[in-house]
Amino acid sequence: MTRRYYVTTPIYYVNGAPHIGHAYTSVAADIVARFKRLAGFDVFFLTGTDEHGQKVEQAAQAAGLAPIAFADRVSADFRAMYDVMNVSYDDFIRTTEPRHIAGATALWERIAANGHIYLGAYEGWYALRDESFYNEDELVTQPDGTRVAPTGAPVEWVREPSYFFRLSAFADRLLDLYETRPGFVEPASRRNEVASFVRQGLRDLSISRTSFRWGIPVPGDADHVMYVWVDALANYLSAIGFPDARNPRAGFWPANLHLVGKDIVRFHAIYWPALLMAAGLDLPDCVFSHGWWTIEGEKMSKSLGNVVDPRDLVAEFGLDPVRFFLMREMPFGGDSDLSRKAIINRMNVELANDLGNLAQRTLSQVARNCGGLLPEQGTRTDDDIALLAQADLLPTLMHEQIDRRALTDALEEVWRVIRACNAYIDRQAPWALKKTDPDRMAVVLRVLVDALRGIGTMLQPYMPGSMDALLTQLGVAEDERDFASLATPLPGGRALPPPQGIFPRYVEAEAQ
Ligand code: MET
Repeated sequence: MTRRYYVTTPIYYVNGAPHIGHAYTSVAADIVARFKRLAGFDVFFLTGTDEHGQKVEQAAQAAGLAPIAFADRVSADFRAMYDVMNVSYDDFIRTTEPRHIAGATALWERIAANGHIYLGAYEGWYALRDESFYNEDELVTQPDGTRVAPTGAPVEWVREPSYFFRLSAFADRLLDLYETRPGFVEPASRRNEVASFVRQGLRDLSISRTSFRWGIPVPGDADHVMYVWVDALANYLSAIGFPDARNPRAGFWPANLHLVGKDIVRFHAIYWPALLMAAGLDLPDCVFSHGWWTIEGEKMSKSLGNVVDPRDLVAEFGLDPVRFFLMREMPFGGDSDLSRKAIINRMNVELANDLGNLAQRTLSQVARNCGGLLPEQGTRTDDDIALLAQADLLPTLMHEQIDRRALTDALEEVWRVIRACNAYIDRQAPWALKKTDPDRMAVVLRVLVDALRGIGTMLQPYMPGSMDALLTQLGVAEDERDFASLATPLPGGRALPPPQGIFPRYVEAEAQ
């Protein structure tokens, strides 16, 4: 039976345009999805847009549009960004779609039927910007005496009838979850934050609003719409057809991985498992939260005017260098800085020099000195065998790293092999063997082609377009590119297309 793998990104609010933070999470999820597909899993990769709530209603009004027309426009822009970033999602869910409304409604009904929802009145400090209520002791007093949310958002005292979810009843089960399944929230630093928040005690969660209309009606009480986080989290179920257990995708639950930014860990690591427990549903394997980018050393913000549209980076540097940079520069889970200098440096050193040159040197010698035909494997020396053994380990080593969500370390595994290949080619000097021992030269070049095939195959999830070009130049057919195919050697004698550089050096315009 094929193993299933279900990975999600958050569904993004449509009240802002797509920026590099969205692209980062989604490219990371894309790499996991592509990796698992190449490893033979049946993958479901879900993303989408979160379209309800007062903020969207207000943004639409400011744009002079009906909320749905506004949501259509921004949601389409997210998909356009994904096309540019080559994000291979299997489904894109919008919370305004009937299938989602049906799924969220069914989830609510199930939780209510289990006795975990009651009608009360809500009074509290509400931050519209965060769509979130805050406890008195969480507020921060500013120099001018006004109190704001810990995020800096203005708060107002709100009182309205509201349905409540008995979150407080789940504190012990949540603590037990973090304890017995430590992999549920990662990295560990986030797990500790979440656990200590829960240990301080949980209050019941207000999960409906009567103050605006742009939301999913509460079943049985149309005066209320669902609180946006209950609506939004339900997307992970509605996309697989919940509550229809016969939906072909139903078997993807529980999800393997919810990738999220660290700002929304609390919702995914506290509310979500509690809601699922309340509904009697299985819990996902892992909520993994990653860090944030600063831009040239500054926090990214609208007011600083330094919000980066990933499409501008792609226009300047090319898609795969940008995908590579995002995964290589930020230790996955940590924070990092995005700067032009760092992008150019990685492009020129790691892509153009380390990998691009290695491929170019190897393939141009095959073209020139082997008649453009893939050499036979021939008789291998210890040095050859050692290098290939290192390349052969890549699928296993990388799979372990991907399963630990160590997307940066997985790349480092490949670069170790690339550096070993560069040392090997210098040591073996096939260009010198051309005169002294052409048979040996052919074996050396074939060793390098085989190692490059391993490298190119394993890097496909990170840089799909460039690795397609590399594998084509190495004579690897389209149906020989999954990880299992690496076990079957390419037949010698294949005609290789003329080599072409894959990663050009980036030269600053001023410096030309
Ligand atoms: N809309 C939220 C955000 O963009 C994520 C919801 S994920 C269920 O932060």
